[in-house]
Amino acid sequence: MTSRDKRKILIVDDSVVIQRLVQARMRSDGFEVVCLTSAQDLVAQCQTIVPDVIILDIDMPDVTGFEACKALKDDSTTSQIPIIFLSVKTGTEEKVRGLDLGAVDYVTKPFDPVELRARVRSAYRTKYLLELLEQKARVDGLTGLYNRAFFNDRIEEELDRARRYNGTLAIILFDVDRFKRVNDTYGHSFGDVVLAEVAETARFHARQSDVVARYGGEEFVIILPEQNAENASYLAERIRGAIEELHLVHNGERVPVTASFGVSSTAEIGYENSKDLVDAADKMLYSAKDGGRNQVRVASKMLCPA
Ligand code: GH3
Ligand code: MG
Ligand code: MG
Repeated sequence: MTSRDKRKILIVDDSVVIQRLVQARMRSDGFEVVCLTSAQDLVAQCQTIVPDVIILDIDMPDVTGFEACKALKDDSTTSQIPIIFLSVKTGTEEKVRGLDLGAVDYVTKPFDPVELRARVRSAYRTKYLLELLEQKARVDGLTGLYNRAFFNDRIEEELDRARRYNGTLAIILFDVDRFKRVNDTYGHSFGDVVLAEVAETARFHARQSDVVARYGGEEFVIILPEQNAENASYLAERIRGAIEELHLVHNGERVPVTASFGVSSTAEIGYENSKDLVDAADKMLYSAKDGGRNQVRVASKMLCPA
């Protein structure tokens, strides 16, 4: 979680003149500014620097801004950092490409310093509010589902309850198939739309008492209190079919999307700890991937000896 007094901007631009110019303007706004002249190993650099906002040039000798943006968005440790492209390229095509790669904004050089400052503040504010919302409401900002932290708490509570009353509890773990390809082909912002639609599909088919959460990236988890693996597999199958039938369209072309599912329940795995339950579902999910994707696999006693 970013605290308000540690706001940090990273400028990646091979021109030292531009770096100085941006630096001077941003410092007066209370930002700490770090500069890099190349986008080489930018993901690793960002893991160390931990910037709140990145201002990224496009034309650079080693690695282009587009390539760097894509790498940042593909890594879960850096994917949430807002990126603003700052470029001499003024064409619509470049702007669209930049935004489709997941950047929040695009500013052309020569830039108006007042405007750039306003755009950086806006990107920072959005990031800050999303983080606050995620922490406070335990809601995932993109999909509106519960987030991972909420899932972690609820699975323990539900497991406790099942243990006490000698009841059952099942979970479904599912992961969008070949999702990297969707991002690569249609752009990151379309990928976001796909994730939101997939999330909505799961929420629509689940019961009110089920807990549907984003487990991370393109992976989701559902807790089904008082359900066995068989019931859970029916729900998983319904969601799988509904995702397959989603009508997602990009530039008039239908984009097929599928997901793979793993199911486990306390009847097979026991009540010992939630990790065993998640691991068992994860194993089944990977077996569904190995088996050709777009399918549901259920943990059985034979596969998971006590
Ligand atoms: P598999 O069928 O084996 O699951 O392949 P995959 O391509 O779905 O799996 P991989 O783990 O290689 O890629 C997952 C991709 O999901 C990489 C990452 O950029 C993307 N991703 C994660 N979170 C988000 C997000 O919030 N938005 C978008 N658009 N993409 C995301
Ligand atoms: Mg996937
Ligand atoms: Mg995945």
